[in-house]
Amino acid sequence: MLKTVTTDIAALKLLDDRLRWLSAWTIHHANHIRDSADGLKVGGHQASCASMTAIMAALYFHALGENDRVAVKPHAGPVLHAIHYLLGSQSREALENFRGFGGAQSYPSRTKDKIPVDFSTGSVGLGVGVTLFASLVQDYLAAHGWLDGRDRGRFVALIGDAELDEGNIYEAIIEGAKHDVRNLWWIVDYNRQSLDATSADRMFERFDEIFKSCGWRVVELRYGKALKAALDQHPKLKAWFEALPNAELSALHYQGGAAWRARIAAELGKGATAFLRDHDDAALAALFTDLGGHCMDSLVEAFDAARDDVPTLFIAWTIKGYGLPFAGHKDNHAGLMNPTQMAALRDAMGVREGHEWEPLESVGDNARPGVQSLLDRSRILREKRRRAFGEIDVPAIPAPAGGEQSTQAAFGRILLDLSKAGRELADRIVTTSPDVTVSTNLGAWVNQRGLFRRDAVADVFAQHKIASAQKWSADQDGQHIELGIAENNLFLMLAAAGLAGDLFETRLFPIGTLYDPFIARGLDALNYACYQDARFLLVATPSGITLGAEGGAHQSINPPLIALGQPGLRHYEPAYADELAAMIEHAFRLIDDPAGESTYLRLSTRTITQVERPDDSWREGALQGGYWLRPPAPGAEAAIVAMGAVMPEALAAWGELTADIPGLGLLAITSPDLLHRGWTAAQASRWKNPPRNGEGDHPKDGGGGPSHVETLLSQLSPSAGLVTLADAAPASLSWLGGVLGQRVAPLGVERFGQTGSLPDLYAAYRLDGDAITEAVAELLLPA
Ligand SMILES: Cc1ncc(C[n+]2csc(CCOP(=O)(O)OP(=O)(O)O)c2C)c(N)n1
Ligand SMILES: [Mg+2]
Repeated sequence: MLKTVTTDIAALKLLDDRLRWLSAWTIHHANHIRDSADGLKVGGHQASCASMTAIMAALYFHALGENDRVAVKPHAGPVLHAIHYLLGSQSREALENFRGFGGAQSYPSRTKDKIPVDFSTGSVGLGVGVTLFASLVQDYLAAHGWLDGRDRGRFVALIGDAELDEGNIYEAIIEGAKHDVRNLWWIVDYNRQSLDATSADRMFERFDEIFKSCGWRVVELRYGKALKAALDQHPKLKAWFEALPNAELSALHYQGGAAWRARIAAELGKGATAFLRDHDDAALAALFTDLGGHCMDSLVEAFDAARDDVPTLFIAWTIKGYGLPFAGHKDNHAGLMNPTQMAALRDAMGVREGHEWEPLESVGDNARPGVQSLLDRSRILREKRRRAFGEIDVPAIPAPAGGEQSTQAAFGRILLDLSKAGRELADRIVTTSPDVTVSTNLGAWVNQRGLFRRDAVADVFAQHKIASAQKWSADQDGQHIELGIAENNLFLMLAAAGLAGDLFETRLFPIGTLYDPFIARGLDALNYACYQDARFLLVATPSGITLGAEGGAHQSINPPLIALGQPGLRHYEPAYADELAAMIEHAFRLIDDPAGESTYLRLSTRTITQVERPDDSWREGALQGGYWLRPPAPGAEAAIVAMGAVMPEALAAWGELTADIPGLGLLAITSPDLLHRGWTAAQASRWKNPPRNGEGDHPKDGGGGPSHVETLLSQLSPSAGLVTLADAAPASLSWLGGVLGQRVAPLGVERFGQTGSLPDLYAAYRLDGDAITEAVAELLLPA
């Protein structure tokens, strides 16, 4: 149990007011005062902020410890900025530039905001889920001796009630229950409104049950102290109040005291006469808005009472737009106060005109010391945490031996060899997979390094001496985190583990494996991980229709296109084991480099004959996105351009055609993603005004010279024809024709796959030698 501190509630209430004012004013300033360059609405969510200023005041100025981390409800971002403004760690300039270029971000951003932001948020639900996996990572680090018990923190998610409809939250708590997660506070801003409307009634008890059945404590903060006392004296009024549907309740909050009076008089009659006589309209409005999430005493009490490590869901009843003129109105989500309303609020809150930005404006002299002492005492970080990089020596990773290999098998071998070599890098690797550990070739690694569990779990099959290739016991030292089949969880796990260097100052090397087509299942969570610059290695295997007999439901088509459009994630698609080893080594370096990024490897189960290499000259090109496997004659009129598992077809076709077409080249593509990036960056660097990168974006390469893809393709004639070949959407490579204006015949997969042998499938989908020959012939025919 942590010690609780006594806090000056009156001062906390003043800070609540300050947050409500400053968040509303920041949004107002951006929309109504700052010059507009484009005439477009800037936006912001005054109502969503006002809904949780009390919750956030109680948290940040009372409950949070220095090691606690918070995912803030995205549209309450301005409240977080106001908190740091009061603490002196956010500048007025950044607030004045809220939602402007380089200013305070609309939604809290770890990379772009200047204040410390523990988790970026924006896509609702994901910020909630990631806190659970971050807590699991904290336990992992502590178990492996990288985190002192004293450094352990709590993970807090501030949640909009409508956010609870996001399924990833339930996927997360189910997984969390299996791993016995702890140190979580999830606080629901239960204002019973979403973006479009008021939320569905009756769902709340169900949410309670769901959380409780996953081992959570549920704390409901329905009433503030005054409202509770009043309703306790009037059981009939209480029953009436509790039966009000969400929409009715919201409408009454919006309409105010007179409406409460009329409704109570009409529906409770004589029973409520005395109550109504004792309260004027203003008192009625104040009383019925005294919900738990706005009552500082209740909030402080509830937070103080939950200081053990049991995961806790707080359901704090609130009013959306509390204290603002559109409080409770169903259309208030993106609603903005107009200048007249803002002036009225300013007067009501005791803010002098011209003093709107003063941090403690409206706090009287007598109250200032109390408020100031809460600000001074707040234990939250004022500065961004150090990002731990460059700590681990990444050794050279040799290619597994063998003339016939698949990239997927080679991946398993490489990890096994790393584990056996036993260097620090191997100790920092943590692997994870959504129930496809064995089928993505992680089995040998897991046999060596074990599964991670806080409480040891024996391998029952091994105990009973039942033969199995897999050792499946788990304990504190294990390095594989096994997940249930939920790809959202995989990516949130990778996000959390990939931020270990940022959140806990210990860099981990997370490797996640899954089936390539199911990347799409967790795509937004993958994007979320990349958005906040989490670093990991994603190994998707097996890929494409090369998966043969597994059929269309398991064959992936578009992931290379996904990767082409995904910032922060580098796609590599090796054909050979030596390429894969170089890529894995490079991916580890990118994880531990401030200017690095995450890597996605698209692998295959197809065993292919490895190529003889005269030297290592292929290596640099392979890491840059492509190299000439069979160099063309200078100015050649044609080339085969192939990626990944279909390289044998490309090589065979090259062998057959080269007699008739001397100088024909074979270009091995290892990353369309990198080639495309290099191409656009090289163009931009040749312009007079290259685009500005926002901080947190990856610096673009370039520097005035031609890009790698331009250099490769310029070895051909400007009018050359390219036959591109990929076990993926042909658009992955067809764009290569645009680089120097060469003609392209794109071969690839555009229809859903089918079951079949490789010869059958390659013929049906035109990935075979005949298709390549025909395409080359057509390109070479005189126009
Ligand atoms: C995944 C995703 N879908 C949609 C949105 C757009 N959106 C932002 S806030 C919101 C409603 C949120 O309501 P609630 O969670 O109750 O928050 P409140 O503003 O009421 O506090 C929606 C639909 C989003 N940000 N993310
Ligand atoms: Mg809501």
